[in-house]
Amino acid sequence: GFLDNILSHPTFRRGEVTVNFIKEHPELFEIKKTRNRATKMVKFLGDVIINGNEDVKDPVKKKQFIKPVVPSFDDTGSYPKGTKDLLTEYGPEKFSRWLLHEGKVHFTDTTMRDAHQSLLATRMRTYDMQKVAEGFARNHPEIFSMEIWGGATFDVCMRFLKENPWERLRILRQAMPNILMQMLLRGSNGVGYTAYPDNLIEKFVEQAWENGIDVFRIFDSLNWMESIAPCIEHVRKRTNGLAEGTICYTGDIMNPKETKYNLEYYIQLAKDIENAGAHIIGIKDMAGILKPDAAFELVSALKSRINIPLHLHTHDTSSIQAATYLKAVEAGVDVIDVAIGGLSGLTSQPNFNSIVEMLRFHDRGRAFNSDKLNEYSQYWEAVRRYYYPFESGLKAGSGEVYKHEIPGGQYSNLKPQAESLGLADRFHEITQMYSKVNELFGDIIKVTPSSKVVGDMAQYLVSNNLSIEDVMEKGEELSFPQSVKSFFRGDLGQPHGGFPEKIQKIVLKEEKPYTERPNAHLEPIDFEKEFAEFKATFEDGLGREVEITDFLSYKLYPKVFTDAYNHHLEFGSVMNVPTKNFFYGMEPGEEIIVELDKGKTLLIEFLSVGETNDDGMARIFFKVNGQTRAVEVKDKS
Ligand code: 3PY
Ligand code: ZN
Repeated sequence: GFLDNILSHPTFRRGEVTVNFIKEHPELFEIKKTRNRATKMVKFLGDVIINGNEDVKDPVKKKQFIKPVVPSFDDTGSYPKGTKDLLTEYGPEKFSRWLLHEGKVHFTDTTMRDAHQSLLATRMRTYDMQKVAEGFARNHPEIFSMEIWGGATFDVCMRFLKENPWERLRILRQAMPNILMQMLLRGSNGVGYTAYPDNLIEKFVEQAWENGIDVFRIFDSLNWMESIAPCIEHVRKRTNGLAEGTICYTGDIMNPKETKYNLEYYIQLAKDIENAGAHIIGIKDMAGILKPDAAFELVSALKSRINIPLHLHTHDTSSIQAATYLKAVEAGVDVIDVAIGGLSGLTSQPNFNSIVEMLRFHDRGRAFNSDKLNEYSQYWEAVRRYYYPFESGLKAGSGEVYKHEIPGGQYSNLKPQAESLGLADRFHEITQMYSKVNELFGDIIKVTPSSKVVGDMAQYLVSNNLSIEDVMEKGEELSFPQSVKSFFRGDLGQPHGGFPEKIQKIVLKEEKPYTERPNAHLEPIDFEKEFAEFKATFEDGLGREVEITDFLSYKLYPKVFTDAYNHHLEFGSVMNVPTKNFFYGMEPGEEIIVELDKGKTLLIEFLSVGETNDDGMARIFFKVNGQTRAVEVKDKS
């Protein structure tokens, strides 16, 4: 170890060692640090070999994978100019005007955020994104933006992948300096499920911009302006990025019986968002129920009344959303959201590759190198195999989505959730109950976190064999899920048209609801004081300076952050472990290369597993950069 380094050092061997030898040769400590990290790395691999990755429930023995091929690209010279360069040159206001008058339709690629959130339970690792980020940005500089951050990815990144979401952001920024990077922000709920103090959200926005986000898609789960407007303000005040104030779409504006979420409702909301200072209006069709004709009406109406660009988002759960895009393009929508073929369709976004082809000779079509797009599709198709434990199992589009209106990401999660509650064979009862609960709650906007409230209630009723009538008749005796109580108290804000009073009373019992912004009840963060305390607690374990972004992760998810930190203490950074080995360990004789730092790589071969001793510790043998290394790992079987 350390001693070997000294003994083998040329200065030492020449017999020229003085008392200052170690001080003058800090590289000796570097070597020691590298060795420590190598040990932690093989300990991690050893643990997955012996105990499996705890996030993978029933791994398939001898599962076949295909090696993902990274599409080639020209990495010489500077990046071709893209939208990020234009934003830097123009600033947000002028950029917004440019976008409004540009003519051809633009594309946002959601592959690295919503697509895997909606298909693979948000599990996509930075490792697989990093491999294609630079090439994609160089091959496809025509793209409007890459949605790569926010929504559920922040939480899942730490909770299950043991990564630092800010590091992901910085890596992608560096790899894609020419293209706008976009995030999804849940208004006052940030990237969480509940309201946070305003100054925490403000700091979060500032840091998201500093670390690489350009486009902030801001929505509120009840379309409540009082949650959307402050966030737009944060973006305007703290960044030179684009505030995309967003309408969440529900119901059907073409339905003559629709009196609540009708065209006038959306026009008014869009006007409010424009007046709040947004640079772009987002239309977020989270469940994928914006039908083609409705899209034409909505986009046409907004185009004639709003003076900023429109950006449309949908999910292809019904499998007809390509038609919606065609109609929206014809009505003048400025940007549409798509996912690369291999990660598109069903609860994800419509297929990028095919939508480009659909519009190839259309007036508003945009030319992309489609052969390259297809290579990326093949890449993601191969990568996707590694994530098979997180596939939702959905095989076909569903017309039921118009009845239950469940958002794409939630729909694909609900199935495994139902299974884990032992309700697999009652899945359709749950989706039907979801719709009844929505009626009971007064027909609300359903998107994270309000969608979780409706989902929790539906599961609660089905698993306890309760009906809506039961709730109305003997609700006083029932104890409802926390999220439901919290919703009726006012913690998610105020729904359009207010809460239905009877059910609100049944849920809250003696408790009094409130109607102010939930943030109004929250103490602002004392950054100076709390960050200092945070630093003192966590400064030893990260192997680097503690940053304000770590503190933000902690404030948003204290327990999740602390668990990830402890994982890091034990195993070091596992971000660069190849995905196959991260989830499934290694085969005897398998050799992998893992990058510890830029330029510092380990060649790791898994040799064999020795005996488990009386304390339940298994010995596992590796070869690391040519030297045999044994680690002990607790055998949890
Ligand atoms: C999120 O909030 O994570 C969503 O994707 C909502 O659609
Ligand atoms: Zn979405």
